[in-house]
Amino acid sequence: MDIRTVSTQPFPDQRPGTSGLRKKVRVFQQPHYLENFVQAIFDAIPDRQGKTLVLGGDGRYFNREAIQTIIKMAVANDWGELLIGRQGLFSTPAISHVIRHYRARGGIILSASHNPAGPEQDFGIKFNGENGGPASEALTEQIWAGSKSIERYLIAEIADIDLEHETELQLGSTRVRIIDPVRDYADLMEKLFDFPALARLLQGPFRMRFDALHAITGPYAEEIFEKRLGAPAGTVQNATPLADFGGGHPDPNLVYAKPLADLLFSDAAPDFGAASDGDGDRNMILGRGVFVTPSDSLAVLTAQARCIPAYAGGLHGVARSMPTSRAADVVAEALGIEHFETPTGWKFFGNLLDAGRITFCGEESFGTGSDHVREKDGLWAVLAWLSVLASTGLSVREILDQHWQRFGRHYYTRHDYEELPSESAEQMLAGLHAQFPVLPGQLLAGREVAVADDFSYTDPIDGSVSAHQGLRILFTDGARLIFRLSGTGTAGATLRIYHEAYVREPDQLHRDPQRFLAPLIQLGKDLTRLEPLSGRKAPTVIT
Ligand code: G16
Repeated sequence: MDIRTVSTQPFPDQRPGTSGLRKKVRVFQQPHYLENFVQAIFDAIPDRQGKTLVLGGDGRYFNREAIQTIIKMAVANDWGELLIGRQGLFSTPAISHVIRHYRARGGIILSASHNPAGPEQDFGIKFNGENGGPASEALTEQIWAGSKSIERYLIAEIADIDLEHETELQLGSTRVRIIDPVRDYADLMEKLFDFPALARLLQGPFRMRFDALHAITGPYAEEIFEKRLGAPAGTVQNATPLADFGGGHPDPNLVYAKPLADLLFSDAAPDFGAASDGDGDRNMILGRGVFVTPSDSLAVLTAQARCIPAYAGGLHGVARSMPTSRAADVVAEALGIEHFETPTGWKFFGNLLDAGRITFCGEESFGTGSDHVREKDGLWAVLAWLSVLASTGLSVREILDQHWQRFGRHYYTRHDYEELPSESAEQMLAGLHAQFPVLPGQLLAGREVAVADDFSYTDPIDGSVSAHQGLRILFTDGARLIFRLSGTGTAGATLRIYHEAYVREPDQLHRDPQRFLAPLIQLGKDLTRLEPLSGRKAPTVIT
């Protein structure tokens, strides 16, 4: 077999964001663009020779072409074995599990997560390490550095391989195995959860609807809910993964999963509704007439962990990303377990999970997970909620009400201003930051400012420091106002403003969050001079 060394030049825009490199498909289709980044990944793994690499993606447009290129490059770069999901598919949590299960050196995930797919839309690539989790900050920096000085890449001169069937073949010194992308993951879920109890729930009068949004979780959800747990056919909707996700935006929130949300708020509502995203790591939880914020979801699951066999013995600790509400902290304190606040990005949970300091973790961006893998896991969260419902016999609304009565409620909303010109977004944050020295002690929107800072995180395990992770205004009554730019967008800048207020009074627990938080929402706009600087009157997305 011929191995070709191709001369190339660096692209200046290959710095990975919050979760790998995400760009428009057209950018990835430029000659050498994908190859450069893949070679930069391989060069950053000098011990790869003879080791196993897992490969798969969420099936979006360009997935198949990219996989064929990566196979040829992996063969040329001395990988010992490639484990590839049939048809080039794997959900993100499934690939995390497969890396761990087969003791692989790592995996390449092809996905732009919840971003839309298609020739004019988004594609992405990221590397996960041998713990199954996203590359650390240090490795990410190394990959980026490599991409800036790259001069050549290696590729084997071989034909495309057939990914349609489970099979094994030898390409030079690399063994290639095409495996079922669902089975190992579904087996793991069966070990963690009490499937007989869940089957009794789903085969009884209880009704649920899971919306796979024509993305990767369809086959996983059908296997788990309909085949293994015996839920009625049709429980999983939009189950066939499509290269353009059916033209939709596979982000499980009230805006992009609107048909599901409308159903749950209608007279015909089932007891439980859930959705996942493009690559299967996010989740949205709904009850009849009620939406569970991701921050509350983490707190509820932490409080109710005894309902799930794998966690009935207790949790080591819990972590949340900084912009996620502090609801889980309150539960952790009541349970007497550790809690941690990390920057946005699942990679920051990795060390805490590996060190056994935390069992559960979650983010406001619809991510919830545990130490069973090193990615957030949409279907895991759905099974965890079903376990709570099966074990307590309560409805989602009753679970939430009881939770707030016991722990208080963290009202929470995130407002996104998408596709802002990068300069005006930077200007807003710089202008805000300049006010920080004089804010403490001031009364703003009826609340006293305790702290105004730029969040910096020191990893408790390896001591590494990640600075500039978001601007925070913390109030003496526990309210918070947080500002940061998204690290996952592909066009312009997305400003995210996170609003949170904490109440314990029983008569305050059932207000409309947008109204309850209105003074903080206005304050966030005023402090950033959002309207004068951007011309925007309202956010593009509210979650
Ligand atoms: C990724 C990361 C998450 C992060 C989210 C939003 O999720 O894995 O940790 O919370 O992006 O990040 P940002 O606010 O920077 O856009 P996913 O599901 O897109 O891979």
